[in-house]
Amino acid sequence: MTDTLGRRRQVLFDQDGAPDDLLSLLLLTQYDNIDLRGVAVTPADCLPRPALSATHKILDLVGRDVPTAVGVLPGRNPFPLAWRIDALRADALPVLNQKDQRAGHADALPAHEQLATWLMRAPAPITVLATGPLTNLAWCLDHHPHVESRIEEVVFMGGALDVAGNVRQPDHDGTAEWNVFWDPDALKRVFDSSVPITMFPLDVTNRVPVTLDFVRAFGRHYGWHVSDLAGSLLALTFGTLETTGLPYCCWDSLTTSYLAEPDICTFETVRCDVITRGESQGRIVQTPGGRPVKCARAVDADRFYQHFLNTLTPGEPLSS
Ligand code: AGV
Ligand code: CA
Repeated sequence: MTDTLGRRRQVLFDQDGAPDDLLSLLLLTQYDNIDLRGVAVTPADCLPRPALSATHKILDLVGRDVPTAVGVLPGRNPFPLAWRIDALRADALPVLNQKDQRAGHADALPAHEQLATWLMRAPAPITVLATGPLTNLAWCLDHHPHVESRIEEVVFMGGALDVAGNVRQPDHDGTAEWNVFWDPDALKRVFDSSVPITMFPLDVTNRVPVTLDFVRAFGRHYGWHVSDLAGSLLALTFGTLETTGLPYCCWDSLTTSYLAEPDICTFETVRCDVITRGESQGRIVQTPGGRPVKCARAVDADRFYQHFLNTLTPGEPLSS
C-alpha cells in the first residue's frame, strides 16, 4: 500500500524487545511499502542491551542499515524479570550468530531524544508503530510539542476494552493490558494529543495465539534464514500458557501487519480514557466524553496467519 504517488510509508518503530516485537521487526523489514526510518528499544518487556543487540543482528541478517536507539526512561510498573530475559535467548539464537558481529552501536542519544530528532527531521508525515509502552512518544509530545504535527498516525498494541486485561499483579484488579500498565501516564499523554491513534487491544490480539501448528509451518521452510528466525522466535514463546494461564499471542505482529494489510482487522471509533492511578491503573474505559480512537474490533485470524507465513517464508517449501 503506497500512496497515490507511489511513495512508501515512513515508519518509526518503538518496540520493547520481546519475541513478538522482534518478529514485528522482521515483518517490517520484509514489507515493500514501508520505509523504516528508525528503531527504538524501550526497556519494558526486555533487558535493553540484549534486545538492542538482537535488533542489530536482525537488521544485519536481512541486510538493512536502519538507525537504532535504546530507551532509558523507566515505567512505573516493571515487567516480570522472567519475561524480560527472553531478550538474552533471542540474542543467542544461532541464526543470529552466524558470523562475528560488528559491534552494533545505537545512536548516542537515548531513545526519547532520538525519537524527537527523527520526528523533527522526517521529510514527510511519519507513522509511529509502538509495540511496547508509549513512554518515549509521550516525552516527545511534552518536550517538543511541534512534533505532533509531524505524526501521520500512531499505531499501538495495547489496552483491553471488553475483555479482561493480562496484568496479574498484587494490588491490581486485572483490568489492564501490560503495555499500558507499565506507564499509564504515557498513554494518557498520547490520548491528550490530537494525533490519530489506531489501537490493537487484547480484544482482537487474543484471537491470534501462537499455536504449535503455526510454529511447525516454519519448520517446513527450514534452511532459509528468515523463516528459521521466525520459527525460533515463535518457539521461544512456548510455556507461557503453563506459567501464566494465558497463551502467548501474536499481539505485536498482528498490529504490525496492519501497515501491510490494513483490512485483516475491522475497526470502530471508540471514545476512550485511561485510568492512571490505583488498583485499575492502565485500564482503558469507554466513555462518551473520551478521546476518539480507531480500535481494531475483529480479526480474520486465518488471513493473518497466512499473511505472516507468506511474508516470512520463501515461495515454496525447501523440501517436502
Ligand atoms: O501485553 C502484550 C504485550 C505485547 O506487546 N507484551 C508482550 C507483547 O510484546 C506483554 C506481555 C503480556 N503477557 C506476556 C507478555 C507474557 N506472558 N510474556 C511476555 N510478555
Ligand atoms: Ca511488545
